[in-house]
Amino acid sequence: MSRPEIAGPASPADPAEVLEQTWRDPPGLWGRLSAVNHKTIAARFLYAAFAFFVLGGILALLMRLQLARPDSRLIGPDLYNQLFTMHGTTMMFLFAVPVMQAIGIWLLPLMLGTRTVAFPRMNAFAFWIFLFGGVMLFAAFLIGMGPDAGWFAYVPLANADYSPGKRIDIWAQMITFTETAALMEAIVIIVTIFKMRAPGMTLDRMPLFAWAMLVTSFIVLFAMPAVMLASTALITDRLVDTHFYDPELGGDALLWQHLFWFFGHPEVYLIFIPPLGVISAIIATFSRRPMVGYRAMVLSLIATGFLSFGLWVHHMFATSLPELGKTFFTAASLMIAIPTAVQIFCWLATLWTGRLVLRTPLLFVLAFFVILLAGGLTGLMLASVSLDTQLHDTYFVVAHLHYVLMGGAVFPLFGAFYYWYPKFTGRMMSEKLGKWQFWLFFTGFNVTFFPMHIVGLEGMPRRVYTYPDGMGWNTINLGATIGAFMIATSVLLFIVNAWRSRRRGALAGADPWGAGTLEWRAASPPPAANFDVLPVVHGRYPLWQPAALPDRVAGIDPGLREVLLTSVTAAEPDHRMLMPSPSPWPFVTALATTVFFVASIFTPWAVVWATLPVAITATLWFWPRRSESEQRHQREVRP
Ligand code: HEM
Ligand SMILES: [Cu+2]
Repeated sequence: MSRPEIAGPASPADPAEVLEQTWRDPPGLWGRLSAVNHKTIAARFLYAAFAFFVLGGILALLMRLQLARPDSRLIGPDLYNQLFTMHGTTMMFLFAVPVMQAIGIWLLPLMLGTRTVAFPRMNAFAFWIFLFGGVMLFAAFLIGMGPDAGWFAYVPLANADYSPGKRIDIWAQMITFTETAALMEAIVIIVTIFKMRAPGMTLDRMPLFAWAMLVTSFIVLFAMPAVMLASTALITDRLVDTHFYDPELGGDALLWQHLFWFFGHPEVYLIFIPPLGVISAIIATFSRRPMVGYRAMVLSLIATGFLSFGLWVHHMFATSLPELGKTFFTAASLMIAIPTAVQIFCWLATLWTGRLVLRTPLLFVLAFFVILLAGGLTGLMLASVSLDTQLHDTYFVVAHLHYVLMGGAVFPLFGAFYYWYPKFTGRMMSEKLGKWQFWLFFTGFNVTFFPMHIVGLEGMPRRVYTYPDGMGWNTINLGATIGAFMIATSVLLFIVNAWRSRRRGALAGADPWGAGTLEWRAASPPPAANFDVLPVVHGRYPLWQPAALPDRVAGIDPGLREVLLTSVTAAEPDHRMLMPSPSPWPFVTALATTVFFVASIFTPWAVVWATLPVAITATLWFWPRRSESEQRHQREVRP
């Protein structure tokens, strides 16, 4: 007996339906593990990074509970060390960079007018690597093997003499591991931006967010290898007795700091540059006008990227480096203020000449100005060697770094969530809850971190698990703890809002804010293929322009995973390319790679035998499949 055929598309000729069939991820568990659609992968990335943000936040709350009173015995030194190490590591490696990349992976194809990212399977692979690496770090923490030498893991503190056991080995190897994911995502983003923009989207018409992601990805490409190299040298020092960081045998302990901060300073800009793009998008939309000074913005983004590599020594002013060298790095640190100022002037000019619509996303952007300004000013203070020598390792620095990191990343990020949520889900978030969340966050943030400047100036050291009574630090610390719980409440409110609005929010439609960039042309939420017809671009804000001809790409087969590649600068059509189909092998290969990295922590010989499963799974990944070669053939015989 023959069963009726699985119901096909409503009308076989309906191209939207055909496209959906072609581009969607296969159903079922295996199908999910095989997913390569950029929105699916990016959504997982976003959820995972946000989960790590919440975990990192919980660690911070625990620290703040311990620090709420003097001489507290609540947590104790050993766990405290693990807490601040895991907090810094989580926020910097598992939240800040991945969350920005995830937003890029989700948005860029929509913004650039294409159907997917470059290398969709590598994109999936990178996500699994990131997830497994992060989970391993937390697993170690939960079984009492949490790393405890700080997120900066300075040697000799982190060497085998002072940190025996496996804690630092786990840290070092998982850093190398998760950062390979960041490197792969950088490559995916760069190639997507360079080769997959809609015809007509010359570099000069590319949205500023794409520029920001491009600059960020190049920073990742140059900065991450430094920390991967550093952590690999650290683990070989610890496990097989190399002597990279051992001065007694010709190594150099300061080498660690140079390698680490050559990554660590640009890292701050990795976190801070994508939000510059987010802010430009939000400001243009809510001022109802194109950004003022587009080219100046692009140039200052690039300049910031370059300069960020010239500043690492300002994290080492308290070491025994030559004074003349420190002077140069002071000058470079002051110079970075110039491109930032250019950007701020362009934003202010746009706001000034536009018609403002004060919605939640814009509130977060305005708060960013205030907070980043304060963080920048204390940064200028710390860039002076003499002041830094005084303030080094006090709570002043903790205040400064949270002003920069939270002002520079978390505030604009919330703005981004509110702004693109309707595109993501098809519904609006509640404005009322949004404004509550904003004010709670803004107040809580300043209550927590502003007084830390003062307690730092009064000499309270950072990275200590407690402090004595009678120093005059009690009130400020109690206040900071209360502030931290206000921040937590606000984040909770955000989660509630996002959760409820998925079902109950007002329907958004394609372009609820009246924005001008391409992602708002796609339906909300976008279908698997993003656009029913691929757009052709004639200006910087295509949706704000009178329709021009031609407005669509012709000749792409909806039945195949085909994309149009365009030339790097002029975005002229180059050729059509077939993209890879869903495959479970990136997932399986990621599992094998995890075995390789985790096993190597416990037995260095894993570096030899554990390559075998990686080699086998990767070979199966790249093994040609009949269905794919048939597709290729089908395309070639077509006129
Ligand atoms: C929920 C809000 C947050 C609170 C209450 C908080 C609190 C803290 C505390 C208490 C410390 C330890 C200070 C010490 O003992 O020296 C710390 C360190 C740190 N935090 Fe946060 N934090 C928060 C959010 C963030 C975010 C969003 C980031 C980055 C994106 C971040 C990055 C760091 C870093 C890099 C350190 C340095 C860790 C170290 O010295 O090893 N924090 N934070
Ligand atoms: Cu720095």
